[in-house]
Amino acid sequence: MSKVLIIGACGQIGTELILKLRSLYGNDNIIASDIKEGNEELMNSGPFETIDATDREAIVKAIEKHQVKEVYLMAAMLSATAEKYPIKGWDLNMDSLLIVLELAKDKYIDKLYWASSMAVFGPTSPKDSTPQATIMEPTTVYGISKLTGEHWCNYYHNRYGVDVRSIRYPGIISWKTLPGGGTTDYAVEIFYEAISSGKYESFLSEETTLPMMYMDDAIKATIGIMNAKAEDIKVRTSYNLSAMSFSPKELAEAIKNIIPEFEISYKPDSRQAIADSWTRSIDDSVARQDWKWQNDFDLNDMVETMIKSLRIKLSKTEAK
Ligand code: VAH
Repeated sequence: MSKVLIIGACGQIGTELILKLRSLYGNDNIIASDIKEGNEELMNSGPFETIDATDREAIVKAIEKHQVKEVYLMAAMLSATAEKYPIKGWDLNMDSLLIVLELAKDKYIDKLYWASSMAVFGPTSPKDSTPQATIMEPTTVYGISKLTGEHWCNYYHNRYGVDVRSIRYPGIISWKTLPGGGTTDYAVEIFYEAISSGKYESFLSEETTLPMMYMDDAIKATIGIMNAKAEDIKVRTSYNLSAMSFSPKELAEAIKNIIPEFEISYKPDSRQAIADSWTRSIDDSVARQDWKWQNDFDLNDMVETMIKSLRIKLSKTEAK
């Protein structure tokens, strides 16, 4: 088993990716790293290194110390935060990627995963069933950085033979770790409020339909693309991925099927413009064809699992 380093392990996806990889391949083979420590479960389950994703020397030191052969780069500044700090967002998202691409080129590691996003699509992209290859003119710093990164991945693969693989994540919904600074975060916050207060004020308007996915499917896809045969990975920019699309209104209706008294209101903020620039649904048939991707959770499966799991989590928090 090659040892794996996750950079950005304490984020929303990174936290659950670490735990899943450790359960599959053994705790000591999966090294977590982030600029700050993570939750108790992550920190107590295996090795951790404090690493700034833009610190090349720290990354090289961890690779050599643990004899790492695969890296997952999950660290990024997400859409809403990157609009507040454009240059910091660009620097983090780009510098971190170019460091690990160079390390792969120089054979420090054999295989690399890099998280892209549906944010690479913009207002001129087809809004429904957005194809794998289409017009891509993102209007957010996050989307610009992710689109640029995809082309760097493709360049390093074609020029240097780097085995880098990537997925364009939709909005990800999970209960273990809160998301940070995203435009799709409403779809996580709403569950906490539905359970704790019974009402939620959405920062996106009721008809804002966006591509979404339950965390377990995102983790399944991430590990699935990394375990696929190199010859099956025909797209070396990044793969479209999807499971469902819904609006805040549709999500609220699904929550009301379990919590009938739940009430939603709408007060769009600056994140509405970001969401309006994105697409409503994504065609991920190329991923389904190339490396046999398929999702397990639809909207009702996700809502049922989120409410059931969060009720347990929040009751334990209250008990403390
Ligand atoms: C965000 N959750 O909202 C992230 C994601 C496609 C959205 O990349 O910025």
